[in-house]
Amino acid sequence: MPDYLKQEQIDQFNQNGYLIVPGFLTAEETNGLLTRSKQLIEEFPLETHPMTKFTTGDDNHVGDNYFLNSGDKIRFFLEEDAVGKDGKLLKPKTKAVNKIGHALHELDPQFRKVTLENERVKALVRDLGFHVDPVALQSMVICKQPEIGGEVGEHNDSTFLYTNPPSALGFWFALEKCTPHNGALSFLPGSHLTAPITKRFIRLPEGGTGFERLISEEEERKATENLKGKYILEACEPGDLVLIHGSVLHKSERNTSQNTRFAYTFHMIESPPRAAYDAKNWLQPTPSMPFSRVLDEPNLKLINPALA
Ligand SMILES: O=C(O)CCC(=O)C(=O)O
Repeated sequence: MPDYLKQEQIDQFNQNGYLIVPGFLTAEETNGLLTRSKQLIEEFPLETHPMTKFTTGDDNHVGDNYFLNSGDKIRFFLEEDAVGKDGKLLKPKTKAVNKIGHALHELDPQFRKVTLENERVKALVRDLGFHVDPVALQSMVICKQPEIGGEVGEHNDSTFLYTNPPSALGFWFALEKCTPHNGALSFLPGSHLTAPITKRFIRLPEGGTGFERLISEEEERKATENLKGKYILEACEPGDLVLIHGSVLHKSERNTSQNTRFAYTFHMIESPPRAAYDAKNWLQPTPSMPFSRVLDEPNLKLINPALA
């Protein structure tokens, strides 16, 4: 019997490819993460920052060394529209950061507590049956700054965290109210069952990052034509958790409001031998920071057909 999630929530996740778990974080945890995020932004030194912007386009995805070496660090990526042509900030620093990443869950005690040291997360992982022996990686605070917080285009997370077989699962926590105006997430329900993973985000041998195609353009066109249904926008309250299947299509629009929309997110993947983490992935474990296991003992309940 599930001891954290109800069976109907597990069914909903398997059917839609995502699940909102209202009030997963306490108000104290939520406010603590929000305050800590703002403190980190306040404190990072701009003088030594390379002014790396977080861009997600197919042709110009961020890929400098500041980004590529951030898997085991806490680094700050700027909003595209916050940096002028002269490379100087057009906004105060506190309103210019797009996201913080990518090892908050390892390095910062407060983020670690809600991620790797959280009994509710472990109970949920056991109930969901998506992984046997998951590891955590790629944590981020996404800020969606007022008026300039950029859109995140349609994608699925297995494009960015590729394992064979696919096993990515996103944990996304609203730290503030998410509305249609400040860039709430929206999902194409059920697309995890039909939409193929069309490409992979990789470290290019010549340096930088790029996308490697996994299916032909023709196959991709056919698969896109066959997609059914409509995107559903999911408004959230602070503390709500959204579980995101690695294959479900989702996106978020530009923040056109006067309010921020801070969210904390991290991911889990299955560990070997059930899934192989690919050496081409942009984020690589380092000798000093291998990916941390989430469960103390392997999960006996596995209902994810991709790993069965
Ligand atoms: O927070 C957002 O706006 C987008 C997050 C997202 O798409 C992801 O984490 O995969």
